[in-house]
Amino acid sequence: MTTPRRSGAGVVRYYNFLGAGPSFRDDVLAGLALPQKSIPPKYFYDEHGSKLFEAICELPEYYPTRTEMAIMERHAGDIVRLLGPDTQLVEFGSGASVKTRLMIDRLEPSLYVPVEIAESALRAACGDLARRFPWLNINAVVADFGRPLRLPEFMGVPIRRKCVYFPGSTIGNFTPQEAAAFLAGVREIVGSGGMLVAGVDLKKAKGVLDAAYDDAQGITAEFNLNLLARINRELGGDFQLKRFRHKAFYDEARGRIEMHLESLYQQRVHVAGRRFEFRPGETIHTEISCKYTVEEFRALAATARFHAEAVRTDPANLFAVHAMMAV
Ligand code: AVI
Repeated sequence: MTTPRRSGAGVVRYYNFLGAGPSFRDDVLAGLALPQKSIPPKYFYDEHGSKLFEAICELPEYYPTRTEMAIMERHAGDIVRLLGPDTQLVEFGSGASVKTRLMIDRLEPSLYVPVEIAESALRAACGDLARRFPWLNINAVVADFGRPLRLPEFMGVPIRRKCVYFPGSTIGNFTPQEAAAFLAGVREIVGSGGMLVAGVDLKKAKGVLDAAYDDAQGITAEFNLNLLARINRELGGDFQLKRFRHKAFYDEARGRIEMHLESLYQQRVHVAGRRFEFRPGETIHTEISCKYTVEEFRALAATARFHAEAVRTDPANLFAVHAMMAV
């Protein structure tokens, strides 16, 4: 698609929709007080955690990133044809990832709306995209997309259709109930006739999944344990990282990876002046990563009134990119 837009100058605007919600401190203190201690996975991504996640994406065992990329390299053109011109492209959990660039390059959206909780990462990504695509209009939104979110109607550019792009199988980090509520929110954003393009990791052999989340180099372990280092640094915690271990496994019955931090000893830890006891073997649950067959994801999306337009997978059937329309 070649349009005059390519030669025009784009505008970058920033919006902050981070409402007053629970803070890192609130979530950690509440999570450590639960019978099954738990901390939401969104807190993995401090500066070091984000770098470790980038390293995970390069690991031989962690197939999702390169597999989704290969699917998009091959099929972004036909997905984009379903969207048509004058599309407003909303991306949740955006990074300056190559997948995003591919979508923008093929689609030439009239407006790109990245939504991201980490403002510094968002600004860096938008700066990079504005350099690569000087014609691109960007309305960047700082917000936590794990909470209900309403986006304003952005004016000043032609918009025939809205599309939410949610790559990376990040939807798997929600429970199916949370994912259904999230998709209902997406349906509100795109409206009838709007589209969802989602990257979703497929169910597969337990051995492949166990290795993907417990790699031989120990990078995923470092990523998980970095949460404790972040608590020590930001919340005055005294976790001794050597006294915990990374534990990740695929629960076949529930179709999901579970990640935990397991206490190796009976121990006492302090965070923000509060005391928490750990038994040997007791865990902090830090993440789930749900896997869906194509049919399961279609059924989930149907609860939010999305119906399947197209699905593209890789030859080994590891990963799926779904294109769906809101009815
Ligand atoms: C961001 N998210 C989709 C990753 C996943 O695969 O669930 C996070 C991750 N955790 C451990 N490795 C990767």
